Amino acid sequence: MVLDVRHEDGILELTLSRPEALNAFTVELHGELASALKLARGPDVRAVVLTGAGRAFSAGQDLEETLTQGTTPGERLQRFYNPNLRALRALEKPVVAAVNGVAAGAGVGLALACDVRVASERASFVPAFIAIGLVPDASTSWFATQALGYARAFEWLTSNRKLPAAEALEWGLVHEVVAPEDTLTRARERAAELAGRPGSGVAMTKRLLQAAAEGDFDSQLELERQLQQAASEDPAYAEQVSAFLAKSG
Ligand code: T3D
Repeated sequence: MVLDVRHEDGILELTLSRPEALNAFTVELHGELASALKLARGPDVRAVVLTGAGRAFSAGQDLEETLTQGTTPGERLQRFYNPNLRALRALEKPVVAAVNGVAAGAGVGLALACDVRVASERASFVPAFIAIGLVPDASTSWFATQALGYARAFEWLTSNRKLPAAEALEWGLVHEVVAPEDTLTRARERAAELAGRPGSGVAMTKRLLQAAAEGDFDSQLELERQLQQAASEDPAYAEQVSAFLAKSG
């Protein structure tokens, strides 16, 4: 097994577990992540935490396997990376990345595809693609542009500069930077907070914000209307409003 899966109190915790290769992605790791993301769709999972074992989050594509696996980068993206990234983004649960160490190449994309990033003071983000003559993939070009804007994303992704956690926080690429020993605990706390929100509000907010990045104003208003209607039909809505009125009355 190269992905540790732990399920406790509604939180599914996934640990990329190839520390000897800085949790670089192999076909085996993609396969186990795909299975875990299916498990995450179940009703007993309310939030997901994603982290790496050892000193790295993930060094992206396993470059040794690249030489032996007999597929091209385009094929690997189509068969392994992109389905998992789509599944992660479509997951109707919040995903919190505990970025415990370096994230490089597709490891950056994976971290950015999560909804919240708690980074260790020791974490860093390395584009890596450009150093080996590739382009940003695994959703990196999408999320980096969204988070940073074109100018900063272009400069960073073409420079291969290692971005330390503190600067990633200044840039808005991560939500919080904490001591190394607190990274996973803080990510678990954030996941638990999100998991404890009533109804499907978090899931639907995720969907709305994703749509906002892609759609036009009128479509967004319509989607807000539809999801608000659906959210208000969950019993949690009536319960929370009654609880509020009982407190204030
Ligand atoms: O082709 C496709 O499938 C398309 C998709 C591409 C997506 C991508 O991710 S492309 C980018 C691939 N990733 C990289 O190019 C990153 C390569 N690694 C690094 O640049 C550095 O290792 C790091 C900046 C991540 C960390 O540097 P450092 O100095 O902290 O560690 P290190 O000494 O370089 O690495 C430690 C070990 O991990 C080392 O093995 P050893 O010598 O101890 O046995 C190293 O070979 C191994 N390792 C690191 N990255 C990878 C890796 N092994 C396989 N694949 C890796 N990507």
